[in-house]
Amino acid sequence: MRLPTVADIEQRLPKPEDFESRARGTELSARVGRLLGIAFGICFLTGMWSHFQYTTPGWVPLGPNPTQLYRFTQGTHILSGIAAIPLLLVKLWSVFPRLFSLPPKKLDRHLVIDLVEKASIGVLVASSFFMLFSGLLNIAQWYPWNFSFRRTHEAVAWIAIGSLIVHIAVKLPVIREALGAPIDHRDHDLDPDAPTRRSVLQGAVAASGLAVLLTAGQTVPLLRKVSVFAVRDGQGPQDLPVNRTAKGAGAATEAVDPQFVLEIVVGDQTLSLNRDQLLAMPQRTHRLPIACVEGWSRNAEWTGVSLRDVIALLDAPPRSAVKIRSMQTKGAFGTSLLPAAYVEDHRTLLALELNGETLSLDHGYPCRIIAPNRPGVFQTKWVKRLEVQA
Ligand SMILES: Nc1nc2c(c(=O)[nH]1)N[C@H]1C(S)=C(S)[C@@H](COP(=O)(O)O)O[C@H]1N2
Ligand SMILES: [Mo]
Repeated sequence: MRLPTVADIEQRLPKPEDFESRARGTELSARVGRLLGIAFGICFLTGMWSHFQYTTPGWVPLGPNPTQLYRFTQGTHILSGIAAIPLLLVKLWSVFPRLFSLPPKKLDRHLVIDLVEKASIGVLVASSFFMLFSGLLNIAQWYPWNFSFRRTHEAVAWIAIGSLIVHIAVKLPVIREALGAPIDHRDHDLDPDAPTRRSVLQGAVAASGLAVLLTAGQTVPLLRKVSVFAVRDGQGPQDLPVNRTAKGAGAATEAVDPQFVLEIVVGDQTLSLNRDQLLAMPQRTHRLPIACVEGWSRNAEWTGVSLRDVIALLDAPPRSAVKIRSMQTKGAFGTSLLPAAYVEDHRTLLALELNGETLSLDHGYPCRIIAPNRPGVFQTKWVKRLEVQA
């Protein structure tokens, strides 16, 4: 038996011309690509904003205003990512035959350019898939990996956006020509029953819109009933979804201990207050959202003491950040560091009540932090200790 030669293999591989669907073509690719580019751009910017909210770099003017900002940016981040999924699949379908265009045979400049272009597209496709699907799994709170989601999602985002910019720059002449031409101009000599490019484009837009509609209810209250795919549908004790239960965090026993005292530490001074003493202080009520990084969000009415009133009992120095420790014994997010800008805002509460009732166990009883414009993960529940970073 003779081994197949390169020529044999080449003959058996499909060629770009073998894919006959008339709907494929640069006219479609460029139009779907334009929408996909917009979705990626929005997703990238809102995603970077989320990383800023997470890491609070000094040069970003981050603070408690506007109250609903993170709710808006993160809701937009998740929805633009979801919108991008059907668009990416249609885009890949439309350019798929080009995968089979063989590189030039001669070892020269053209071969190098061809290979570099293919490699850059490979990086773009792989990183785009990684971004969209790791994001999707994160929304579903399913972590079948053991790397840090946040750091990896951020690092690969730079690769994705970088290779997207290279791709657009390289293809700009083709894109311009394709967008300038009518979408279905070459159709007359082909099968009249096959889908047209326009209908594929409309289908892609419809699929993308539907995906958004089916999830947007987790942050847009009016859509709650339609959004069957929303991870958090608004159900939960006291009219607010729960992200992690007290039991799940290993805080359930300590949280209901009648001997509970909150410890406030400034330098070498410590003050202990029980829940009744906290309730005896001036109470404030504010309407503030929980805005989860996974894209769900919900406003609620919180009542409790201003954090700044609590630390003022120990003459905490002005403009100090506060480390918040919870009773959590299992998993991440048991502590958070609240920057000074939030500590100084009187709306930042050590909440004792939610929607007019005593805070339920799963929402953070005996007390929790609730600050305006903070990512949900830092709205620490089951608080037991406040350490002023003097
Ligand atoms: N101690 C502690 N606090 C926590 C969490 C946690 O895991 N542990 N989860 C956070 C996350 S991710 C969110 S979105 C909010 C949700 O608050 P809720 O469950 O009361 O709606 O709580 C935050 N507070
Ligand atoms: Mo969250």
